Amino acid sequence: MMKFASLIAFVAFATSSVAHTIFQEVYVNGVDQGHINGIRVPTYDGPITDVTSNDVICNGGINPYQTPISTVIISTPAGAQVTAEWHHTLAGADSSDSADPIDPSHKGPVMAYLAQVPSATQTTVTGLQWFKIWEDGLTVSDQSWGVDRLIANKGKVTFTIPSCIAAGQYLLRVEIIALHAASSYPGAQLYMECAQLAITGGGSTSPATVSFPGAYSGTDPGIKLNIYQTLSNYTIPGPSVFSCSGSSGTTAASPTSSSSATVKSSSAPASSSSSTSSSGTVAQYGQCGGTSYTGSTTCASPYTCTYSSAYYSQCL
Ligand SMILES: *[C@@H]1O[C@H](CO)[C@@H](O)[C@H](O)[C@H]1NC(C)=O
Ligand SMILES: [Cu+2]
Repeated sequence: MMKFASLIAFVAFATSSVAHTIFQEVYVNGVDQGHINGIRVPTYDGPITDVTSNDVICNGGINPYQTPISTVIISTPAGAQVTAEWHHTLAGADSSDSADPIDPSHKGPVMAYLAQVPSATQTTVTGLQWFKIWEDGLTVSDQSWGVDRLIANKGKVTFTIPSCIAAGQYLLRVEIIALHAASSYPGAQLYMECAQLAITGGGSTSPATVSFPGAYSGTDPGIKLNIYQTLSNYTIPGPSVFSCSGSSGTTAASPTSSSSATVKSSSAPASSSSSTSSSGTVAQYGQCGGTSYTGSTTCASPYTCTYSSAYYSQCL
């Protein structure tokens, strides 16, 4: 009996410690782009828990990429429906595995971000500017999570590439934040991989962006919380979702109108240095607010500082 009991304990432990997941397949308008094609998949399916680490960008740090990194770039029209498919291991779907696509304990939100890049196969992922294009958090009425819906849909989540963004190469970062151990920090488990896209068509809108790391904090209400209670709300971490019809982006100005924006110096004494941005005003489209922003919050006339997310306000 002892031996049996310890075997049970071992299995329970092993299940909780390896019940992880990897985003490993992309579909464009329903067309399968092939297993692991065009995705920087890691050698290990474990999570990132330090939200300040570079590992949260594309998960190539403590869980190194399978090498060589895919040279495939997935062609995706702006406005297309893109599906991201997750499974417990890189072996793909396994109906005999109760933790595929992810263990049901790993409740939390699912999100998708884009960052425009010079080349989708470039190895550097630091310093990129990301915008969120989709999120699925908590449905308060039945306390169901994005992860519950992902499991019900056999590991697949589907979202739309915004039709108004510029054509070009992008990294698509799809992320799950599992909250089963999130009552202290570090505790929330971040799972993410980046897929390599070439977006065609599109428009000329430049969404407001955030940085990774930087978009999340260990004290965010959506990162550090106890989910083992009835929640009346859940604040999905990161910026609000960019929408072509919404206010979280800016339409690129025409050359003639952008030249009319002038940076006026403030009425501060002449001795104040013009390089001290906090003493001046911010030109059209410049940043004027946000969690880690320390510069001037006054916009040059006639622009007003317009809230876009907790991380970014802009003179419009
Ligand atoms: C729910 O909303 C309240 C009030 O805005 C906020 O203080 C709290 O952090 C939110 N809870 C979660 C889990 O996001
Ligand atoms: Cu896990």
